[in-house]
Order: sequence, then structure tokens, then C-alpha cells
Amino acid sequence: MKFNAQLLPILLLMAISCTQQPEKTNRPPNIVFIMTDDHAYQAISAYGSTLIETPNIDRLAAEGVRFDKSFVTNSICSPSRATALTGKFSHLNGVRDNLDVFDSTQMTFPKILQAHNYHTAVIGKWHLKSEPTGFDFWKVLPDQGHYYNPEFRTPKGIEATQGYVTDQITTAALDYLDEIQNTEKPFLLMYHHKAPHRQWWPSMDDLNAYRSTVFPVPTTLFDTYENRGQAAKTAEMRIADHMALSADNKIKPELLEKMNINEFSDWYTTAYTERYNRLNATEQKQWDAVYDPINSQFENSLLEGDRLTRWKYQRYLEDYLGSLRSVDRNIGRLLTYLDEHNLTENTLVVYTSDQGFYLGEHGWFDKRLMYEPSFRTPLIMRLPSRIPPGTVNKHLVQNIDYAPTFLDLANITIPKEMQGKSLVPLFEKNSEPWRDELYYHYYEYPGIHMVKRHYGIRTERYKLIHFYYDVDEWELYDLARDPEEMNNVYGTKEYQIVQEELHQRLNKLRTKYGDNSDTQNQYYIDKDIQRLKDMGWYKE
Ligand code: SGN
Ligand code: CA
Repeated sequence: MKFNAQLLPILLLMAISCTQQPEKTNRPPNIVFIMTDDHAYQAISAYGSTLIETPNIDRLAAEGVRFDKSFVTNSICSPSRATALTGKFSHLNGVRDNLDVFDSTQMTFPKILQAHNYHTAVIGKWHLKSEPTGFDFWKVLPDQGHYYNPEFRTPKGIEATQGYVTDQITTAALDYLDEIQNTEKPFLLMYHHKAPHRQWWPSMDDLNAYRSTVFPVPTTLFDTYENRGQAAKTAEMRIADHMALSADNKIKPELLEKMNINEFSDWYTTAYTERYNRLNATEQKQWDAVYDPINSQFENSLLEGDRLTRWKYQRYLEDYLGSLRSVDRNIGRLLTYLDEHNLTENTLVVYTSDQGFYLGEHGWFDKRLMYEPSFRTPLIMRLPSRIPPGTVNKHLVQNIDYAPTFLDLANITIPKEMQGKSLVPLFEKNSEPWRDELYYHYYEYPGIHMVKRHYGIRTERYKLIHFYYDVDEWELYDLARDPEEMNNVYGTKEYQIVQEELHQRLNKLRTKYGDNSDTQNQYYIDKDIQRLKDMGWYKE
């Protein structure tokens, strides 16, 4: 081949531009957004838990920032996910409960990142009913998904997999990272776990993890809800009455029948059998080796009353924490991958959950209420190039802030319609001027667990809640004196001034966030009732 001297400068330029990778630190960071389903902050050792060790989540906290006052806007799954995507409260993004379908034509942060050169993906739990939009790659669980041998929805249809859901989601995430490793683009990976969602079925590797542990009983396990309104009393999420012996506590339906014990709904015995039948023969053997002795113990101890509640609580924690172990372990796999591929320095890793969860506080499991265990949620962020290690932040932050934070880090203007604020100014400082109150609104009533509709305000010290729809009740808590929210001081003389001020602040907050129209609420209520009737869920 003859050398063409005229091409030399061009070839030289090409050579330079090939070897000169864009400056890593000038590149917008990659984002790995980890959301675990129903992960209580009480079950993270970085948050002081003594129930479980979570070394990989703790590593993120040690190398980044742990937010100690992080909250959701509406403590339930689909609404939280819609809020994270849009940076807006439920009344504006249209997902107020788990039955609403996400309008996927609306603005979301993945769409905006995608339009700004990010490669975007969501893998794992999605739970928004409509198809994911704004993603170059997606592989999500249909609805709640299954723990064992789960199917995934993809643009090409349903894909079957063999194995445990947390391992499968992680493998898909690592495969995705392998796939895009040569792209020039920064990436967004939404890596969203199903575990430890009810009914808490652990991986085969963890079936035995907590069998000999005796968990401390929360001081409020036998709460009788004195000094509070109807909502706490009528919520159907008590371990004693609403946790199923079969699907939740893994007592075989045959044994319950033999012992003449009727579940409060046959649905749970059917669910147990369906889930057990997803295991292959070897797995069923492993399962039986662990759960048969528990079944025999249950049969022989003839438990009743508080003793039965205590037993169910121990069983609940064994399986809930057992399911969580797979999450922490798999996060370890992901962090190792980032280390080995030189991605740690410039990747924002966010760890959070879709809301908090009760681990026996007030006698409950599940979430929904504006009380601290379900209103609060873990939030940890690591980005070594921007966040000093071991930072602890005490500001009031909320899941409306996630989307603005991601856009801010990517140097993209935050759309005005987003209601949250970027957390970037808090990365290094604890003294930034910041919000001093949070707004909350929960809607899924009537519905499973029967938690009444309510909205409210939380300040640093106080919480005012209004339960409405078929009640009209207010609750006020002084979190400094009563952190467990056992004593509703609404209407007391001592708190008269505080109460008045909180009412005013709540009104202003509802106006600020555009959730102040009663007519609108009535409109939605009528619509909801019709929808619940159509689903066969409505209880007169
Ligand atoms: C299921 C659970 C409920 C849980 C909802 C919502 N029952 O219906 O206990 O509150 O999901 O959870 S189960 O027996 O089917 O597990 S959410 O995380 O999707 O909001
Ligand atoms: Ca959830």
C-alpha cells in the first residue's frame, strides 16, 4: 500500500483522539440506583440494627453519606416508585395506590438522562403496570414477581429463569454492565430487588441463617392503641391477627387442617402451595429439611394468645431477615464488579427502599402509615469523587428529591415541575439552609390492610396527621418526648399553640404542593371506589 502523506495530519489527529479518553472526572457520573422492596432501616447495621449484619450496605455508608432523616411521600410500593421517577407527589404523578396505572408518557428522570446521552436500564421490580419507558434496556418482574425461578418481562416477551430472584436480578444487572462496557456513554442502572417483600421466602442458601437466633421483642409488640384514633385500631396488619400461618410463617396447609386451624383467608394456603410448587424436587427436599422441624415444633407446642404472637414474631424475623441476606450479598457482587471494572470512583451508588416497614413495632408488619417505621426509609449515597466518606446527614429529605439529585449530578437543569430538591448541596455540609417540614399523603383505602386515608406534616419535632374519608380524626405526636408515637396529644391544652401552628403549616404545605382541593379529593374518592368495586376489593 502506498503511503499518502496528505493523510498524515488526519491520522495523527485520529490517533490522539482515540488515546485521549474523556477526562473521567469531567464525565457525568454513572448512576446505580438500588431500591430494595420493603427494607426497614431497622434491619441495616449501618443504621444501628442489631438484628442483622449488612456488611455491603454498610460499606456504602462508610464510603459515602447516610441520610438519617429520609422519608417517603406515600408509604407504599407503586406510588413510591412513581414518585422516585417523576420527583412529584402522588396527586400529580397519578399513582396514588398500587392499583393505579403509571402514565408512562409523563416526564421521568430516566427519560431526561436518556435524552442527555445516558444509557439507561431498569432491572428487577417495577410494579407500575404500564411498560417501562425511557430505558435502553429493561428486564422487570411481572407485578410482584416470584422468589423462585422467576419470570421477567422484557421488550421481547416473558423470559423464564432458574434460581433465586435476588441472584437472578443481580446476574441480569452484571450482564447488562458487561454488555455496555465499551460504550462511551455514562449509564443509569436501576437495580431493584423484590426481596424481602412479603411473604419473605429466603434463598436456599439462607434458609437456616436465623434458626437459632432469639430476636428481642419490640417494646410496642402488644400495643393496644390507647390514646389514638380508629386508624391504628382498625389497620389489618397485626402479626397476631393478620399474618398467615401458612404462606407467611410456612406452616404446611395439611398440618393446619389436621390441627383444625382455619386461616383468616384461604388465599394464603393456596399461595403457600403455589410457591412451594415452584421449587424443584431438590429444593423441596432442602426446604422440608428446614421447615419440617418447625412445623413439628408448632404442632407440639399448641400455642395460643401472646405466646403464639411471640412465636409468629420470631418466625417473621427469621424469614424476613433471611430474605434480606441475599440482598446484601448480591450488593456485594455488584460493588465488587464496580471495583474490578474501575467504576467505583465515578459511579453514584444509591441505596434505598420504596418505604419503611414494621418489624413488630405496634404489633405490626407492613407499612402505609405515617408513623416513623413506615414513613422513614433508608437512604445511602456513595460517590467517591464528590461525597466525603463516612458522612452522616440529618436533614429532612424525601423520595421526591431523588430525581432532582440525579439530574443535578449530570449537570442537567431540573424541570420546574419536579417538587423535590437536589441533595447535592448536602453531600459535604450539614448546615445548608434546607426544608424544615415534610408532607405526606396515603390513599389506598378501602383495600388490603385497611389503613385509613390520611395526610399530614412532619417537622423536626412534631407530626400532625389527619385521617379522613370514613373518619375525621387528628393525631399529634411530640417526637422528642414520644419517639414511639404512643401518645396522641392532639386537643390537649399543653400543645394548643403547637397544634394551631402545625395546622397552619400543613395548610400552606398542601397549597405549596398543590394538594389542597377537597373537591379534587372527593372526585378521586368516587373514582377510587368505583375502581375498587370493579376489582372486587370494595368492602361496604
Ligand atoms: C401484597 C402483600 C401485602 C402488601 C401488598 C403491597 N400480601 O398484597 O401484604 O401490603 O402486596 O406491597 S401478600 O400476602 O400477597 O404478600 S407493595 O410493596 O407492593 O406495596
Ligand atoms: Ca414495597
